[in-house]
Amino acid sequence: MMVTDGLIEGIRQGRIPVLARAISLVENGRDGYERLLSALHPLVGRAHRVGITGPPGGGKSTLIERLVQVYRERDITVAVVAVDPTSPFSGGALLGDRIRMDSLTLDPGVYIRSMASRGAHGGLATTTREVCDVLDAFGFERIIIETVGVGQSELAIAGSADTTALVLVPESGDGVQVLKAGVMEIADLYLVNKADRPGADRLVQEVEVMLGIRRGNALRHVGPHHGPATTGSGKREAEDVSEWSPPVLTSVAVSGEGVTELVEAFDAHYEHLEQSGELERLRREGLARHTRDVVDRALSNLVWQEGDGAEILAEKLDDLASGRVSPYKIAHDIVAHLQEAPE
Ligand SMILES: Nc1nc2c(ncn2[C@@H]2O[C@H](COP(=O)(O)OP(=O)(O)O)[C@@H](O)[C@H]2O)c(=O)[nH]1
Ligand SMILES: [Mg+2]
Repeated sequence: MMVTDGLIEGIRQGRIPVLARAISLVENGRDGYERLLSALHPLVGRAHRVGITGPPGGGKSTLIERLVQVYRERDITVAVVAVDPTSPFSGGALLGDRIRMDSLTLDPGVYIRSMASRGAHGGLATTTREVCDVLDAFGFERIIIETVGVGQSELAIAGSADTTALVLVPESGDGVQVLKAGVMEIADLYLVNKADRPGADRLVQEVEVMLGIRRGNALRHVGPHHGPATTGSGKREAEDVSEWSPPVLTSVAVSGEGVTELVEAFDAHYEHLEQSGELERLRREGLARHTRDVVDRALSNLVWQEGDGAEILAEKLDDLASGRVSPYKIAHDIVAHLQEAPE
């Protein structure tokens, strides 16, 4: 209890060592972490969260290093959360990123944290969100979430940010394949990195064509409203605010080329979210989803950690294995037992 009180106070005061301890507490789901998150909740919601996803080796970490530099030149504080759902606790791949970005960590306006999946406590997406909430409460103005790949869990994590960027590279030849994997639905902007390599222009065109096709389909459902643009430009501009066309940008992360434009595109998207009312909708949806996730986690703990679920299952395991009883019967018994339990 006292521990959590100290953490809350330390975070309000902006103390970095306290922040590190608070994040560890949340990441490991140790005693009091939900109390801490609950107390910090009124401070959450000020940061612009940007998810950056794309195939490994695409240059995301290099790019983020540059992004951080641009933000710092503008005196904007920034936290980076690097998430690797594929690696276990002491995740190797991201460790390299962390060391490379170490020069930045001497600056108190920058905070970099790596996260990997760890089985037991809740899902990685839920925990990532909670770590971002702590950083948000602490006062970081931008939170960049890097995910290593384009699998379902990475997409869920990156897609829960306010703005999601997909990084593609010409050489991998997987550009269009990646687009087919459902990323189209979540990306707010596309970045063709390694534009110094051959094939970058062609990839930009490919992506634009795919986006054009999607936009074409979308318009077909709208019907004949989009007639001749009537009077003044006022109405057109009002329409433009609620429509976001994902831009396709290029960059050379190793030289920093295109990074300023990327920062500006992030800002433009955030402004669009705010002005169209989309931000409020996103945040409401995110809070509802998170609440459901927290309930799922609590129920799971109730059954498997605090309750008798594991015991009941162990008792029936022989019957289950020999076919005398089904998984459904045992699951039913476990849930029924939970409902009977006092309190
Ligand atoms: N030629 C070229 N190489 C790049 C560029 N951006 C990153 N790289 C290199 O690509 C490799 C992978 O970069 P990294 O940032 O670790 O990719 P990540 O796995 O997406 O985080 C590194 O060797 C980078 O130096 C770029 O724009 N052009
Ligand atoms: Mg990386």
